[in-house]
Amino acid sequence: MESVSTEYVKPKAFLIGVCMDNREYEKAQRSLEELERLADTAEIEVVEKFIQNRKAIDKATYVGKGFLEDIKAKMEMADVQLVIFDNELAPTQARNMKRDFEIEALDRTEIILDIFQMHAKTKEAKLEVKLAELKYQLPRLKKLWSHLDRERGASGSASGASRGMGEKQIEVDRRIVKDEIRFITHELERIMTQKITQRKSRENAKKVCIVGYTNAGKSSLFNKLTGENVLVEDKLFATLDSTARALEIGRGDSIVLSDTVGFISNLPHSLIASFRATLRDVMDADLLIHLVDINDENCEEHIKAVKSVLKEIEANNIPSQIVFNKIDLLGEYRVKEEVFADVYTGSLFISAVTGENIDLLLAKIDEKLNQASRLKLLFPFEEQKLIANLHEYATVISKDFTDYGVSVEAVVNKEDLYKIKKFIAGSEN
Ligand SMILES: Nc1nc2c(ncn2[C@@H]2O[C@H](COP(=O)(O)OP(=O)(O)OP(=O)(O)O)[C@@H](O)[C@H]2O)c(=O)[nH]1
Ligand SMILES: [Mg+2]
Repeated sequence: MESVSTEYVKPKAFLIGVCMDNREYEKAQRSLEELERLADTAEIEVVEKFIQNRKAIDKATYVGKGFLEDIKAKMEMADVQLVIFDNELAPTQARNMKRDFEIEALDRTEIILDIFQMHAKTKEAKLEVKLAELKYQLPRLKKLWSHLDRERGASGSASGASRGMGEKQIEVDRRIVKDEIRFITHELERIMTQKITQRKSRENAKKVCIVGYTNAGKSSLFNKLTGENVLVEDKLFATLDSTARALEIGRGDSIVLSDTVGFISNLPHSLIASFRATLRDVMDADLLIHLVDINDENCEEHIKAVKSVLKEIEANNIPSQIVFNKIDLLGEYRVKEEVFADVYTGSLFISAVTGENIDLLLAKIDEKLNQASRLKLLFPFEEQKLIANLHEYATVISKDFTDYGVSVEAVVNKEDLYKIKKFIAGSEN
């Protein structure tokens, strides 16, 4: 008897990047590597990557006809079912490739949307993904991954309407799509109003939000600071929903810390716009912790990409603190820390896994929120009582007994400064 394997076979794909300026070749290469990680997260096997040099984009088929014929032959040889473009394709371009070359073409945005759909858990996130998908025009989303259809069907999510369509090409009535967009937008507004009401009850607490490129370690840091157990994965876009928890810092002040969706380069505008409810925590924050994976060789580009998304959601004027993470992996490259400390003045270097320098981060949060000052203090030995009481109004970072007295580094609230003023030996701000 023939046995039917239930094991999921990953679709195979070629990745294609286009380079229009030779000076940008390396950038195109790095972007394609990131696309490979995205494809991997979307459970697609990448067989080969191609970069095509072109002077201009072909309106009809994005890349040239000769190139596509060549790709089609290679696809047949390697048993590859689809190609994924690193750039956003116009719907007609994907259609023409299918019609004229029998090439199934997806683009970066579709892969991101697919990952989002796999990872969205709360009603809010699911609605947001659905909204983004509709805006991107549902008809051009190809349901190639039957296992995803199964998973989605089983989870019974709010976006069930799009499920189980398999590979059927659907003629979508634009009016229906528009109605659905209107309905979801309304639903999201309702959720947002609810959230605002909930938020009012904790209005006094300052809000701190961890932002950063996807996979920077935001959820790991959130867990470390709150003792929570938010999903941490070495995958892109593990987190799609924002989670907030109260946390005590400094001298018993309560803050609300939130973990949120990661950013990535070339995020389509429609996607950012659809995630307004989730990004609300970012927009409402008193302080942003901008977390960066220091080991990623593209981390400086990531910083720029994050800043550009922050600008897009008008959160670029919120005070922020750059924090480099994963220093435990630096090994002998710890010199990178010194280099970055010079370039990004005032930045911190931590490990969310080992907990190294987390105390400095907490003190920094306290300092930034309370307009406090980080000071170097030198107390004569006879001021034991003052030193012992210091904890009541300052966060002590270090304490050393020297030949000249007790040297203390502490973050002190502006209004308490007068108590220790005469012992100030130096300040960082
Ligand atoms: N060695 C080391 N690994 C870390 C550290 N922080 C996070 N990681 C790892 O980095 C990966 C991503 O961590 P997450 O916390 O899920 O990252 P994230 O920023 O929340 O990612 P998204 O939600 O996908 O945007 C996981 O494999 C973590 O274990 C760190 O300080 N040191
Ligand atoms: Mg996360």
